[in-house]
Amino acid sequence: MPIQAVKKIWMNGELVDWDDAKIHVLTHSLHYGSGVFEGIRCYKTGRGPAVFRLKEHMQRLHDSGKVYFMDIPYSVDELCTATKELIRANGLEECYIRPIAYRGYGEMGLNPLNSPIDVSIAAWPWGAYLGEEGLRNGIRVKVSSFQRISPNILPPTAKNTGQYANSILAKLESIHAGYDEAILMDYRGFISEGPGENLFIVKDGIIYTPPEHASILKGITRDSIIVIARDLGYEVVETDMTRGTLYLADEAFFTGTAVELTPIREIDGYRIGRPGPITRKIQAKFFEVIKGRDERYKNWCDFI
Ligand code: PPE
Repeated sequence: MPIQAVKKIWMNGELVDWDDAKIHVLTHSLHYGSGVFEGIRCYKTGRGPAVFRLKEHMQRLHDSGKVYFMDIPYSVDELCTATKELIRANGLEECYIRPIAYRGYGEMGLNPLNSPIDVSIAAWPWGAYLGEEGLRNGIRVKVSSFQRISPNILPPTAKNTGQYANSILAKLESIHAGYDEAILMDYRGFISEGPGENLFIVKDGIIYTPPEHASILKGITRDSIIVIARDLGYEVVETDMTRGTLYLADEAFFTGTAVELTPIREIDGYRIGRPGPITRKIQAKFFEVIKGRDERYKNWCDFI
């Protein structure tokens, strides 16, 4: 989806003009995928813009850095403050936020430890990740022939830039096969997640989602949806699932910061159908929550 340019980008502590936010071609991370990043959304609420679960995202950025021995030179609080400053400077009401900490220019070679750690945060207006139509009526997905990275290959729990080569291959395969998105299986053959989304299904009124050991990224939206669904009175079970379980699901949906809650209407030609009642109810509540309209979840909204 095209990036809509705004005025400023935060780079290493300063707000620089959008067109000047440049890096050297010998940046370590460009060659070796040695960066860690986040995706966060800010929504328009009755009390002005609010960033959804900002602190948790910045904490995960730090945690991802830790996996790669990157000591990010800005604290979680400093990154939160910088994000809000950036949103204000750009006059944004609703936006997607992309913080990244990366090994910069300095040395070449696989030992990253002598390259500097640069940090930047960008924000721009970003609509529905898989289209408005998909958000409303559901998307078509394909179980990928590419396996999701496993814990002893690249820790799926870290949001490292290089790890997304796996997601890109799965995404490309699904596009070339005429689908909107992919679902990857883990190294054991159980269902894991999408290239940039967590997965949920509904069967006989119960909600199921793959557990942490199924090589997923522990999504912050996934966590929010589990809490919201349980508060709505649904049973949510984290369990291993097979491909057959997916094909026989009553309802299915993806969750993630970018994708928000997007229903799935078909998997590998098996019809799931229009978004079902449980999907619609949780999606509606989720949109209320992120837009700051439910007092119960106000602590998830970081007002600018
Ligand atoms: N799994 C993966 C692999 C993933 O990348 C994401 C986020 C999720 C699950 C959901 O996590 P959370 O956002 O915390 O609920 N993917 C980000 C990047 C997407 C992109 O295309 O870039 C996102 O949604 O911002």
